[in-house]
Amino acid sequence: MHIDKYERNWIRLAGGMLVVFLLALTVSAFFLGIQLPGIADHATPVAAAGGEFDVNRGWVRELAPGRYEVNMRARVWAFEPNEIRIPAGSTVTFYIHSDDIIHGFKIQDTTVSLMVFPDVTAMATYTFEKPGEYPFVCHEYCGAGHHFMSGRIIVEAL
Ligand SMILES: [Cu+2]
Repeated sequence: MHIDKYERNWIRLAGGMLVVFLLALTVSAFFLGIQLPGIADHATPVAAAGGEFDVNRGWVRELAPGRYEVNMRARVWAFEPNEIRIPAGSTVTFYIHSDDIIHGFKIQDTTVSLMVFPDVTAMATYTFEKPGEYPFVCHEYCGAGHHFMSGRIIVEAL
């Protein structure tokens, strides 16, 4: 069977790239220890707040001026709390867990985007410099009421 010279070169190039990618994957997984984030990378509820963490309650707590901690629950189909008010310039650490199935937590216009698993607490910290409203949503399809899972963070001007 005749294969054109250019076609043969492209097949070799594509095959070579597959070999390179497979080698990179093998080396990173087995020799460099690079793996997908697992449960071990998340804070546990107890470790998250020195044992005071109450997984059955959603709250916002001021730790110091400009430092806040949010204990958030996700469940079908709501976040608790779903409205948070903080002054501009505040640094907020979110601890979020799910009561039932896998959800997501994404705050618009920020770098906060978490997967929320049952019985595991995910954590993210963000400083809200600009006043305004920051909506957050569940970004993991979780059933018929998924589109109701939202809330907002209101950053008030000082
Ligand atoms: Cu959802």
